[in-house]
Amino acid sequence: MIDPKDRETAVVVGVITKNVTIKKAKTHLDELARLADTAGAEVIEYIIQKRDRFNSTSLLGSGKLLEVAEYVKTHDVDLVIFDEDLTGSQVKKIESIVPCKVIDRSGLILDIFARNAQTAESKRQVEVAQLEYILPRLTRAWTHLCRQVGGIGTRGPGETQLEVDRRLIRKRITELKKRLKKSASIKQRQHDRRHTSFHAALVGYTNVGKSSLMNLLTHSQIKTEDRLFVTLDATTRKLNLGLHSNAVLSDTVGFIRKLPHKLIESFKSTLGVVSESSIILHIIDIHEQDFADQMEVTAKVLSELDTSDIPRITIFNKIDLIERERLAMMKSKFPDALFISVHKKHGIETLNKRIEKFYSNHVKKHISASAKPATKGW
Ligand SMILES: Nc1nc2c(ncn2[C@@H]2O[C@H](COP(=O)(O)OP(=O)(O)OP(=O)(O)O)[C@@H](O)[C@H]2O)c(=O)[nH]1
Ligand SMILES: [Mg+2]
Repeated sequence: MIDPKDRETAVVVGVITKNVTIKKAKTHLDELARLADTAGAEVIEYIIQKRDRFNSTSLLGSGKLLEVAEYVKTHDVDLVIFDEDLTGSQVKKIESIVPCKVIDRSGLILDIFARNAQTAESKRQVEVAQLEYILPRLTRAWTHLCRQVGGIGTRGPGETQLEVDRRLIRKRITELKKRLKKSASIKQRQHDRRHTSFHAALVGYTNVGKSSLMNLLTHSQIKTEDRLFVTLDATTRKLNLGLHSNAVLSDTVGFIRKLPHKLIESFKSTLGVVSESSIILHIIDIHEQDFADQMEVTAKVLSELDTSDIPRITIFNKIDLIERERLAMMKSKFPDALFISVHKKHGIETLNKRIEKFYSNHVKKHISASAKPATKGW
């Protein structure tokens, strides 16, 4: 937890073009403010500009940028956070007018991941994503990276500081990827050995209650909190589905709108538990007004993970937080979904039954596959 007196003061900025309403933009900035809070900054103002198109040099129009600069000066702001991704030259341009640090949504998400990474593997995954994020944004303003990574004598003949920095970053990325590949192939071998076991994976937007449900179903004590990206590493535990069952359940990292693509790329080995699962449990927070967009974000990431033939159960959690009428409406809108409350333990029995049904189908499939006569080799 960050000491309140060390918290930075921040302003969040959204630029919206034609098809986005102000209400939607505010919801996006609410989420950005929650991300900022997780990273240790207190957001004191939202600034939104509606434009026909983004300004390529500074994203915002020049008048609006001066307005932001004025606000930063009068309110002693430490940090301006943009909801859109910024290029290196846009950051430079904005920082030449606004007298404080400027970051974008991806940079903020990467910062949170870096703070929350616990295991050596997730630390490496985040570092790769951070370096790949920095690489195209390196400008001459970036100085003396080799002091940190390389040291004296690392500069090749005729190389500028910028070239040295780029080369060192690329080298570090290659090293980290090599190590990650090694741990991924160990995981793959472990998975091959137990591929007939039934593997369920909890998946969904961040903060929907995946770890809370994991704890309830497997009697575990994984950390849960009303914050974004509390879980970064996949945890797998035995799922009790009766005698002799070899079913397991995995909790995974949550997703978010505009999750930096590099982050998904580098978390692919952690997310391997999803692409290799027998069933995906897609958890949604029914209480979030933006839940439909959040479902879409999850569906999109799942399609990137090549999971189209894995069966899914759609599970709406936190029904204790909504009105009866709304629950009835949602049930008629999503007739195949399950509706639960982890806190009140509602709907858990039905969920267990649904999982058991998939489990017995899985067992039947594997028994009949192993009973088939082996094909002759000649
Ligand atoms: N009211 C209510 N709150 C819930 C319920 N289930 C979980 N929560 C709360 O929602 C918050 C997030 O829960 P987590 O289990 O940490 O969510 P997560 O999906 O694992 O989140 P990340 O790991 O950060 O992506 C916590 O404060 C939980 O106590 C529920 O059924 N009802
Ligand atoms: Mg979690």
